[in-house]
Amino acid sequence: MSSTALGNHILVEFMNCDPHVMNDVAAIERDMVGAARKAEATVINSTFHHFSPYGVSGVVVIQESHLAIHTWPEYGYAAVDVFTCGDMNAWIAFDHLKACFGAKSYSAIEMKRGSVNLLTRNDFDITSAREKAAEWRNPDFYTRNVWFTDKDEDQALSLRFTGDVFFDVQSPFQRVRILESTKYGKMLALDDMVMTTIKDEFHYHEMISHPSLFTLQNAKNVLVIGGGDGGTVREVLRHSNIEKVTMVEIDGEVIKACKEHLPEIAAAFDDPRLELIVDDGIAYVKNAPDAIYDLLIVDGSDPVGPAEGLFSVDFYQNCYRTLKADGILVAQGESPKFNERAFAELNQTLQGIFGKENAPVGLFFVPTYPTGMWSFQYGLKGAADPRKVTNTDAIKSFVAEKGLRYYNEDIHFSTFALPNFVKQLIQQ
Ligand code: SPD
Repeated sequence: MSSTALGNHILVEFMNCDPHVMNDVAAIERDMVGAARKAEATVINSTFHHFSPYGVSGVVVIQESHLAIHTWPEYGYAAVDVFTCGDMNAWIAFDHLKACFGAKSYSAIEMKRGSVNLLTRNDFDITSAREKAAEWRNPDFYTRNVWFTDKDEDQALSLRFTGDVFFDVQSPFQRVRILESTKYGKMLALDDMVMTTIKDEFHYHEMISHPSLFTLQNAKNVLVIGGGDGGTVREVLRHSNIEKVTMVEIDGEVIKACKEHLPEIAAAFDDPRLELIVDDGIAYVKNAPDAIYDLLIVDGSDPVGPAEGLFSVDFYQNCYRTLKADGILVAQGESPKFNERAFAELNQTLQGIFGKENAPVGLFFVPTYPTGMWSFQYGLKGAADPRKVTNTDAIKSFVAEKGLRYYNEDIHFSTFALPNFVKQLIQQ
């Protein structure tokens, strides 16, 4: 650095970059920290956010000043600036980022900052400031602040994660990732949606299975559509009366990712009562015989991409047909506070097929889904009705014996108590 300036600042335009990289908060954080390290900077802290609807912003604070970035994936564009002082060479960071982003074109300007000829030294007591600074120790490890965001156009839920990515595969259906959130442990994300995390998965998986299994009491044959992480079949198979579970998951990469990285959730794939089929669940139900299942669980993703058909009238008519006379359908029902429309339309579909009184909704709480308020929606083909169970002693002892952490005999009923705005949404 020239001794005539306090710092050196390069302002860079990276153009025609890989748009997927420009929208990948973990990759950008890794590359920006990597650029700082390559230029032999000391990294203090990194803060990166993924923004709605797309784009990433972030800063790496270094002992020698900072690196900052803002991306526009839809233009394959990144605005980067690298501010350095001391001997650090900002152009080393520039070269690294150009290669990582696949930038086909770029421009850059370099500015000296704090030209000493223009500055007048004041009487700021530099000696005591130096002493104070010597007392301050930078942390031995730099702190990372990287955020995963599950969102629509108006609302989002963000989870801070370590920045480490354990699995990242673009399957024919979706992007399958296992990341590590700081609060909830490892998590499965499909495209940019949180599916499940180690520390709150039990809310979802206990509630999708036990209320209906305690209603049926002697269910033997269960079909699960989706549920590739394995949490739903793990809970269903806790019931000793179950003789057979068929699980049909469209995406083999989800099963692979969860077996490798979420073994606590993918814990029952070796149970001999389970038949695991990697195929299209919608086609499977269409071709299934009439009246063979006691319980049909739809553990699907949100109604975009491969899960869209899991919200169609046609699909639920086939589900109805394959249920035994007293059979129960339970479907992942979305949120009355996040995607009201999908929530209400699914209930109208179920009311239309099973009857107005036979499509109850159960609410439960999931801290890692946007708004936290989520639902399972039921279709009751016959008289078996979870709102009318009487075997609460059996629930109590099962909960104690299996060590369940969300479901219990009180939650069994309270899940069906709906706030007025939810009743209005589904006209019940
Ligand atoms: N937005 C999340 C919707 C829930 C999708 N299913 C989660 C899978 C857990 N087995």
